[in-house]
Amino acid sequence: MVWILMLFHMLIKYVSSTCDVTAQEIQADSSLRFLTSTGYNEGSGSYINNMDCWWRIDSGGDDLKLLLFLTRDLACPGDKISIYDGDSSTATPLVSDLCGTSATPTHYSTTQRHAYIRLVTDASVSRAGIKLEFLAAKDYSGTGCTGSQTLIAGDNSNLLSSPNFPGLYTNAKTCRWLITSLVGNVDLDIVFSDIEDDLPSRCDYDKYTINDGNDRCENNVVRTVCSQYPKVTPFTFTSSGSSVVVFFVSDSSVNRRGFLLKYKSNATYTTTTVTQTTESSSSQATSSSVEKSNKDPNTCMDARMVIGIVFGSLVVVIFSVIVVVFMILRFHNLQKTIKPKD
Ligand SMILES: [Ca+2]
Ligand SMILES: [Ca+2]
Repeated sequence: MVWILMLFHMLIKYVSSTCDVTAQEIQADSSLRFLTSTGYNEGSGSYINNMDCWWRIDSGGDDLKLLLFLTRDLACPGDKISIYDGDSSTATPLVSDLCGTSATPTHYSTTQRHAYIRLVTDASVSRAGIKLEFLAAKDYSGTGCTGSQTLIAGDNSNLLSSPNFPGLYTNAKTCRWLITSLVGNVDLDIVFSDIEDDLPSRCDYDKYTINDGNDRCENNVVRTVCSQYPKVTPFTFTSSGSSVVVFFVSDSSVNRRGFLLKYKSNATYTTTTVTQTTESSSSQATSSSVEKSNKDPNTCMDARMVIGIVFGSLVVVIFSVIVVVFMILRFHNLQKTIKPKD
């Protein structure tokens, strides 16, 4: 009888085994972090059978929500994941008993500081598992969309986001932020971007630019981002002077999550060569079939252009003076020629 009870106990323990992960209570912050199911191996591994696994993510503050991106490869119908908008499985689910495979990450946002995730697998057939990326988020856009806003970069990192982050930004937004360091350069990192894109390198739906300097000019753009998550590669930039301009524009339809940037003062001045690059989609947009345009009319004159204009104007003036003098002399000579002799 004892052996039967022990066998039964072992069987129950085996069937309800929890997942073999290092941490189930997870603290989120403004960096994009991730967790995976055991054996995920960047999507090429496989999970174990009979797993009952949970994670609880805390944003770290009541004013912070969680932005989640789920990539999944789960065998249906026995293996499934649920995500709850709260700190336990009694909270409202953001998604319930989801299985199958997602080619691209699916995003979810909580309405409060916690997310509770539960992954259950059955006794047979395993696939790669799940990868869940997450960050703590709120709207750090300030007044940059109602008028140009100046932000002072300090020794510690501050955050700047698109309006309504981590929710969707709205149509027809034009936002501009000037980030200034009082003691040196500005260090700026792209943490996260999810912008409506279009054909590669065109960026004429929604976009944001990072400009090296006090103004937003065509010749000081160091980065233009118009790509959908997760196509943005990490980007870190140090301004050549004391300021950076971030400019965001959205068109009249299709909105996404926007962006989150991190900035701080770099007390040591450095010299940076400005090179213009574009981060854009590698595929055509499927969400917008209407040809749209959001031209950026802002251009700035650089020193060479100013010198060219001044020099050109000077040449025109000198040439005009020579022509006028020549005409006067000609007229004077003509008068002398036709003057009747006394
Ligand atoms: Ca299974
Ligand atoms: Ca749009």
